[in-house]
Amino acid sequence: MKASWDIFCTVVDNFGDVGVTFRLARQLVAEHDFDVRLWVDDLPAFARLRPGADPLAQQQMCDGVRVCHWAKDWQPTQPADVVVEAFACRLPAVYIEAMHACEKRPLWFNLEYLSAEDWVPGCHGLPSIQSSGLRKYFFFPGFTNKTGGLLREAGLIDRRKAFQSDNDAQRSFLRDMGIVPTADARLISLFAYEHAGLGSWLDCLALDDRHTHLLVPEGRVIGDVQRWLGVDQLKAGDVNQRDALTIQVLPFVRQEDYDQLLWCCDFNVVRGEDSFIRAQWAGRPLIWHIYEQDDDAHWAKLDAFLELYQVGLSDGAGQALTAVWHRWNAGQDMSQSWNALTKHWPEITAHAERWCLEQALQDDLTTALVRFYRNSL
Ligand code: TRH
Repeated sequence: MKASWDIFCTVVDNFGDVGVTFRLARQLVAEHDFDVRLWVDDLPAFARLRPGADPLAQQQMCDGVRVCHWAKDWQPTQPADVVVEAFACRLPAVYIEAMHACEKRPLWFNLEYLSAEDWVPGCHGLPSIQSSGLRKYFFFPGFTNKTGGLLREAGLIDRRKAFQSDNDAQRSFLRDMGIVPTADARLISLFAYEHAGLGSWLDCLALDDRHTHLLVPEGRVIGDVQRWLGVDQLKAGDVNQRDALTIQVLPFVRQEDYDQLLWCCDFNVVRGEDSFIRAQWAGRPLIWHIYEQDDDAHWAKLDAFLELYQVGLSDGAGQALTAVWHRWNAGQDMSQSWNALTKHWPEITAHAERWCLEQALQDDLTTALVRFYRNSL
């Protein structure tokens, strides 16, 4: 009989929590043939990521995953063989009691947020004994082989490379999304949070010698774009031009299409956790707009990643990249740092591909979780 997995996800904010857990669930089904239930407390957020999903259904099958509404009044259910509590969300007390009552206790993971900080390898895989007597294992995604790795579907890098070397496929994908850039245009995608200094970056792009076609999925940064353009209520499909800069607003698309969009672009601005990883798999240079934490803990995460990522870059390129990421995340004026970074364009482009291939040598997160499970049997 197939082993079963329950993945629990509370949507704290935005799309990252459900984006990561749905990706993991799909991979467990498609590549490891498990029965997977994904419990989500915010189905409308899920339905944005998965067009065609019903935001009101108590249960539905999506890409082989049984997606269940995690209602406040939890109905008793038989626990799965493996339980993944994503990002320290709290499992229903009744469910924990049911896990305790199982003849063969389920394997219980707390899947943590991504961080490159150096304390992570020491905590990855550690058990914590719960008051119920059950053990919960901390599972950390990460960038070294002492962590759980990163989510990466089988064959992803080969598919990405084939797509990037096929100009017709890229043109046709973009055309289907209503994007028709001029032949010489640099393509940049912008999926970010609010940014007080965004106008200074848009100024740089508008005044550049080279044409930029900027693709902006609908979302939190739109207000800043509107202010810079001096227009009201931008919506998907709108195209505005200012000097050398064309700005096009895109609808929110399914995860696979967002991947392809990242693959088409010469540079991507991404945020949170999941788009950040997908941009790395695109093999193109990026800015990470990290999710801001109240206690400023995100700065340590940002710098820890930069330290790893910069290895192999020249001092000049590394410093320029650091300055851009720091200024972006502080909401500061971007002009000087962006112009400095563009001088290193070929180097940061080659480096992004190298980084991607190096990261892809490691086992992906789903494979690592599955191996942990099999070793526990
Ligand atoms: O939406 P986010 O800002 O999510 C964040 C992070 O996960 C953060 O770590 C967490 O603490 C916070 O939420 C609560 O960014 P992220 O992680 O990139 O998630 C966006 C998801 O949306 C990702 O799976 C990619 C997907 N996406 C699409 O599917 N289609 C689209 O058109 C776009 C722009 C994104």
